Amino acid sequence: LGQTPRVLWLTGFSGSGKSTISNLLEQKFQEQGKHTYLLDGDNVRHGLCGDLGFSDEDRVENIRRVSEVAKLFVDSGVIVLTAFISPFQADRDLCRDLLEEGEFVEVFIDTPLDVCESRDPKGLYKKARAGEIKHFTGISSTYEAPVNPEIHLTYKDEPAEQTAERLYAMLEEKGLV
Ligand code: GGZ
Repeated sequence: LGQTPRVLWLTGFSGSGKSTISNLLEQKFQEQGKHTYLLDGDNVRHGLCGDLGFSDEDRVENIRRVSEVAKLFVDSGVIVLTAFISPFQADRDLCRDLLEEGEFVEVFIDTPLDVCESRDPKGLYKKARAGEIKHFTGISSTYEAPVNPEIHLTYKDEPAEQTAERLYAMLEEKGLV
C-alpha cells in the first residue's frame, strides 16, 4: 500500500478529545491516499464488545479485544487509529507487545480532568458526580497516565483542528507519518 502500517493508540479521559482528534487525523491521512481504520467506542462497544461494561475487568477485556483487532488490521497493511480511554498501562503495554517494534505509538491526549469535566458534552461527568454512573474514569475509576508515551499531547485552549495539526507535526518529526 506504500505506507508503514502501525497503531496510533490515543489514550485519555472521556471528553479529552480523542475521537475528534483521531477523526481529523484520519481525514489528513486519507487526503494523502493512506489506508486507515479508526477503532473507537462507536464501532466497537455496540458489536464486538457489546457484552462489556465499565468495570475494571470489562475494560481490560475491551482493550484486549481492540488490541487483537488492531493487530489484524496492521497485518493487512492499514494504519490504525484507536480512541479508547484505555485507563490501564498494563493493557496498553499488552497491545504494544502484540506488535512489532515501532508499530505501536502511544499518544497521550493530556487534557486535564477539569477541562474534560467542564466540556461534559454528554452530561456524563454530571451524572458520575451525582452517583448515577458508577466507575466513571477520573471520578470513581482510575486513570493511569502513560509512563513513557511516544507522543505527549499537552492541552492548549485552541480549536480541535489546531490540536490535530500539532499532533500531526509531532508524528512527522518522529518519522511516524
Ligand atoms: C468512562 C464511560 C463510562 C464510565 C460510559 N467511565 O465520552 P464518551 O462517553 O463518548 O467516551 C466514554 C466511553 C468510554 O469507553 P471506552 O471503551 O473508551 O472505555 S475503556 O477504554 O475504559 O474501556 C464515555 C462512555 O464510554 N462511558 N460509562 N463509567 N466512560
